[in-house]
Amino acid sequence: MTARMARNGPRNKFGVIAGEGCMKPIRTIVVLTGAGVSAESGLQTFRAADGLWEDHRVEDVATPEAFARDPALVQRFYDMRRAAIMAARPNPAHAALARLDAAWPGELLIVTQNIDDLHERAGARRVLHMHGEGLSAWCTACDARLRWTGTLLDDPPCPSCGARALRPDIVWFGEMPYRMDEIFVALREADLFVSIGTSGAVYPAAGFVRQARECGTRTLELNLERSQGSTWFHESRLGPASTVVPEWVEEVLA
Ligand code: BJW
Repeated sequence: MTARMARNGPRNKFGVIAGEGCMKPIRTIVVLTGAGVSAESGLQTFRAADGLWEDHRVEDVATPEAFARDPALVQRFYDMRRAAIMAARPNPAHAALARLDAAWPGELLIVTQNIDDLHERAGARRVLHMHGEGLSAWCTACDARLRWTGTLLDDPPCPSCGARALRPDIVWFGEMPYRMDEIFVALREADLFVSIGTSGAVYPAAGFVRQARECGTRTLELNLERSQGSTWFHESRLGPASTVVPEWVEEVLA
């Protein structure tokens, strides 16, 4: 069940816990989300015992080398993921973050490692997909990115240039995550960094908390269990995202 960690420290006028002994007002928030935020929407996480890669070794499906070696295996895996994304519905954690996005008067950036579109379907607008998007295809011939809801297994031609060079628009291991410059600027300027539903196993996202700390930013983790980088956070609140995220958002907007 939910184990709640101590919540010490003074609160600013937004109801956000301030840094140790200081009352720096929170204006700029960066939220990082991972697979745990979508777990209660029925989308499997990666590193649970029954995780996504149980039947697939990660190096067989989530690297450019794997795609070059066996494109059909990788396309089948992402066809399956695309179907799962379309069947899923946003949960109360996505809804709460959308409410925060709509109501927060300061700067906000929701950086998600997830390839699903549940933040957007819940109504969030300030969302950045650093590991790509499941419902997007990337033409490696003309560089077009296209909304894609069907299969890629039959190697269809690119609607823009006709080449048969479409791949999932996903950041695989060894590839550069998207829009890192924007993320680093946002992290530098943040007053509060909140990490939600991620194990802290995959870089560069796993290093964001340390970057935030180096800039004197307050840090909070909301997760089912302690993440690998948990000791870097000022505070950890443990529990299912559908409970701890709405509670935190209510506090921030109070
Ligand atoms: C709940 C919950 C509930 C469950 N409520 N919580 C050696 C050392 C350091 C780094 C490297 C290294 N060797 C290689 C690297 C780099 C490599 C890397 O990190 N490898 C690690 C395995 C060590 N990284 C890369 O290659 C990245 N690129 C890169 O580094 O470029 C160079 C660069 C240099 C400088 C600056 C910037 C870049 C690319 C990484 C691409 C990751 N891609 C994947 C797959 C593609 C997307 C897809 O198919 O969906 O992205 S991997 C996979 O892991 C996916 C996820 O986005 C990512 C993170 O997983 P996440 O979200 O944390 O999921 P889980 O399952 O791990 O955790 C879920 C959590 O939720 C758990 O804690 C649960 O408890 C919790 N939870 N239910 C709340 N109800």
